[in-house]
Amino acid sequence: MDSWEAPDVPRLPGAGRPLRLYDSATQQIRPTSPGPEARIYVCGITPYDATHMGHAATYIAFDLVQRAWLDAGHSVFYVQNVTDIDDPLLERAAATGQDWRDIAQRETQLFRTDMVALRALPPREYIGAVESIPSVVRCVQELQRRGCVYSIDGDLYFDVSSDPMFGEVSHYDLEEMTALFAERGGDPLRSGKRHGLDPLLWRAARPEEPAWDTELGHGRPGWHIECVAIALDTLGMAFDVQGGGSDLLFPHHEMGAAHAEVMTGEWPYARHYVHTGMVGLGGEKMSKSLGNLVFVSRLREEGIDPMAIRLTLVGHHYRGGWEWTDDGLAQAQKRLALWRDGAALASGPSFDATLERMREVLADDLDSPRAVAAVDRWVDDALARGGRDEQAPALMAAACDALLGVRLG
Ligand code: 5CA
Ligand code: ZN
Repeated sequence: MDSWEAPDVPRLPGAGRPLRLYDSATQQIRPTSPGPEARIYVCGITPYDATHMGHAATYIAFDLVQRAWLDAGHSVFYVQNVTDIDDPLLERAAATGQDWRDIAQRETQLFRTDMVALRALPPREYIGAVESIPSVVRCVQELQRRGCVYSIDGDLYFDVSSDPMFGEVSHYDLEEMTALFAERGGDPLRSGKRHGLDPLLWRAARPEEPAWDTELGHGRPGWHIECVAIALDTLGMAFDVQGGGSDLLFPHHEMGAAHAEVMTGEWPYARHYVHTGMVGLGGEKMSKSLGNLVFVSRLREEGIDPMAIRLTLVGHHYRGGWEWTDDGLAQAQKRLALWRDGAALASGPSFDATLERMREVLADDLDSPRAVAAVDRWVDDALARGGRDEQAPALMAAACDALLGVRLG
């Protein structure tokens, strides 16, 4: 699939620090240790509706990860999928009388324009589930060779007991896993399963459902194997970060690790599993199924500056869940105006220490609220007292652009 247009990222003097991130698997903040090229896979959208603030917050968090790596001198190999065939798309198609392919194409294109507006770095590989079917088939065949696949009426299941490390990513107990599995697309109660948690690798064709003819039969891919096939084709094992919202911790990322590790006989699938907190609205998780949504595209249509949206997002720590409010957006709009005033000054106090502070706090598990606070302090000082450093306002603008993705010019 086509990715989207890349924003430019100014180079800053000096270099950023090694990035440390909270890893769900080891349940601690650990240094990332990428090679010259950092490798990151971020789970993409299921394109049956427009991008809401929860999605945006998640993608912007992983954008900050990449900006920290770039600033520390790495190049980045970024991969993202699009789940362009799955139950929610078919349900939306049935409910609205549209073709599921048209919905997927339209919403994916809207997502691209939202990401461009928010200055999110584009993935180098942007890959749809449909186009990765041949690769999914090869993965399932490899799992079959290793004896960990069984069939119920043509539906192919992965035997979780074939993975001795199962549970390593989420650390949930059986009861929690079963509840989450049922809530998030799984079928723990289906009769004939060896283990209730065994996930679907391949779904045999049902009447009226799209299906593809493959060596696995007539059907369509399961969800977790889709991401594994795409990640292993592009990044290979032991890539640096597997990213997504906390609702993907289980089953999606647990199953992904299990599939990949059993399939390759190697460990680990990812070196860090990084999860963002859920953004809510009116006391509930913002979700397409609940319908309590604020869309990026809607705000853009209303004339809201995308940089104010981005500043609202980076004003919250990526791991703490938070509520989207009009007031939060209004505060970010005020802050953006002040930052622009600061950037437009002919001179100001030196920005060097503030830049180092931004790098320090961002390297510390991506503490963007503290980076924002550091910029606030410089701006307050510059506007109240001025300064003689003629480079400082431009350096401040470049730092906000490169590290936070907030362009002031
Ligand atoms: N296509 C799959 C991943 S392979 C999927 O989960 N798609 S999604 O459209 O439902 O979600 C896209 C991303 O947004 C996921 O990382 C998900 O965890 C994240 N997300 C969804 N709702 C929220 C929310 N309210 N707050 C923060 N992140 C969210
Ligand atoms: Zn995924």
